[in-house]
Amino acid sequence: MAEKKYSAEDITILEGLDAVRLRPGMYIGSTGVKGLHHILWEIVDNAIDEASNGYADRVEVKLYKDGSASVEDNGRGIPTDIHPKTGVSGVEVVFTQLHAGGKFDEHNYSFSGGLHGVGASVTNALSEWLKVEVYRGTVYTMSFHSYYDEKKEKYMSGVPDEHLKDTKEKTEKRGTLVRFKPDAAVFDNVNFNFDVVSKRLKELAFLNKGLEINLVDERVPEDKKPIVVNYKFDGGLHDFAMYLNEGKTPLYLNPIGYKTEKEGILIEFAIQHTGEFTESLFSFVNNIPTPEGGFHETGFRTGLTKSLNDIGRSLGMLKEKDANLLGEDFREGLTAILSVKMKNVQFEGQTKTKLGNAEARVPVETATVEGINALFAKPENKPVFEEIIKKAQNAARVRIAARQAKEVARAKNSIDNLTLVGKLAACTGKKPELNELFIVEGDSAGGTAKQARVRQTQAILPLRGKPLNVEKKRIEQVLANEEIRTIISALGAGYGGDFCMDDLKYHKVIILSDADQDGMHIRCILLTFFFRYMRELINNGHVYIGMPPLYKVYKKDVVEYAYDDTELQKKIEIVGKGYQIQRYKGLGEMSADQLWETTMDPAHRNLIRVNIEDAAEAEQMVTALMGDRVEARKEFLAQNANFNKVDTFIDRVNI
Ligand code: TTJ
Repeated sequence: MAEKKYSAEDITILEGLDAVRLRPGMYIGSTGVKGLHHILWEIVDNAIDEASNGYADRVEVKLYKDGSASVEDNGRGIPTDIHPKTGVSGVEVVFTQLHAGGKFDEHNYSFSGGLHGVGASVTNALSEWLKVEVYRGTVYTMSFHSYYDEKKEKYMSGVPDEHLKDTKEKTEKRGTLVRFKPDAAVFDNVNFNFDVVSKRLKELAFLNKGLEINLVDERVPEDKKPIVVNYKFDGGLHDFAMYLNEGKTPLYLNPIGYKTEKEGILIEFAIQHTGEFTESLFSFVNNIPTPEGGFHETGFRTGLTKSLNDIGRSLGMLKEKDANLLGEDFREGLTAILSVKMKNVQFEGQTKTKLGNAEARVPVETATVEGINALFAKPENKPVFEEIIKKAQNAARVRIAARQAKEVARAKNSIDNLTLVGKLAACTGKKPELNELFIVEGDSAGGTAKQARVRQTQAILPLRGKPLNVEKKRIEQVLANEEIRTIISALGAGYGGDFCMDDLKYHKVIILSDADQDGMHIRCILLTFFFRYMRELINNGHVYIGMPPLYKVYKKDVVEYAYDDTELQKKIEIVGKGYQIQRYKGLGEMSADQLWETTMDPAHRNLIRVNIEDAAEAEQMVTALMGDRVEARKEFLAQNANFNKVDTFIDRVNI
């Protein structure tokens, strides 16, 4: 087809079927294999419609050697009487007027109109010939054909050979038979594909419970019998789900399903979960597959998620404190068929297979919730729902774990890129085994420590405020904390499962906090963090607690420091008469010289090496102290006034 612009104006100028032949793509999408089958579906749809309205229970499709195809139903037959507005028979209208499909029967549900709603006349327009027989006591016949008119120099499309004729031949049959031969002048290929046809007919049989659909392929060698397949599913969508789940392991023996009408929309679904992990939702609108989804699918998914969460709670499987499971959790391993029938459908999307009618969403959601609840109300289905919830909970666990792993990977990246300028005062030396990282409580003490340090081997990382309590948080929250990220970054060895001792930049990690309750808390939090996310660091003896003195005892040029009350007495004796005592309330009270001398100078300082030998026991201790039990923690802190006695809160500490 030449790429010519086609306007609304052109449509009005071109009359009836000639327009179809001139621009087949406009009506059937293409003149390829899809288009060829499309004109068959237009006819099949009419017969299926008659059946789904309850007037026919059998449809037969035949493929003939001459390239033609026929469709027959045992319904009421296309109206044979004269149509008042046009003055010709109903049959003639159906096959010669565009969009005539379903117009006769306003009272019934009539959702026909085929894939693009173009109707049987399009099939006629694109056929070399088309013949109709209507069985209504007697046999009515009518035929059409297309030909090139030499005089007019154009194709004449679907022209009636004569008006509908009552042959007066008596018949017991009821129904309609339409046979047509796709025009080779229109289609690239005029061979109907058996697999395509049989697959679609089978699908239609599933979608229309109890309807018998036969396919006869006569295109076989002379000596062979025609191929005959017969589809009839009394279970409808239930059988469809079973069929789709063949070869999979179902979670419960029988699919469950529901059918209702909401706001003029017929809604039907069936579901069955399997051991698979992917979701297979097959949705249909007026028997037409909608692989691109649309509003009906949205409503269905929402309804499913809502109702299944409610059921999970009413079964007590989801606790009050638990978050709702996500739709994707409930859909893991789900095979579902959703079939919706409604008027005035609007197809959208790349392949025009997405339902664009927004008004379908709420009724489908309501029907889904109602249906799932009705199914749950049946006692025999309780185990089914227990299985569904269980599977979804499992999916949620996997989902959360996977997301965490991703977050961790992402966070690690961002940590690697984190600029620590101004925070970490790194050391100049490049030998990790000699290097020390002081994590210092507070900016002011941090500043003092920066002045006091030996630049080559000592790095200072001041901690502003309290790093968060890692015990109570999930990894994402822990990593969102800047203090924690800074520590991870400074140490350079990763964390959690990725922690790598070989990358450790400092072999001594020294926590320096005040000898008061806040300081103890910070120390607790940091130790818990290391315990949780860098356990090897503790196990290998790299974590230390720096011990600032509590007292300074001095006289003229004699100075002694005491780290606890017992020591204070000794130091008083050493300094002798006329001594003075200064009690340090915090690190910030010391000068850089004093901090160096008492706490940072390797020759004089007191360090406690934190060594957790029994990890399990220690974890319990940490959990009790740092976990949810706020009361227990407060009590503990209140009772342990000597904050320098670390071994009272961490099991087995070697000094
Ligand atoms: C319409 O309302 C009055 C009773 O008949 C209704 C009707 O159109 N029925 C009907 C149409 N049954 N079968 C068809 C039909 C079947 C085939 C194979 C092809 C076409 C175009 C229509």
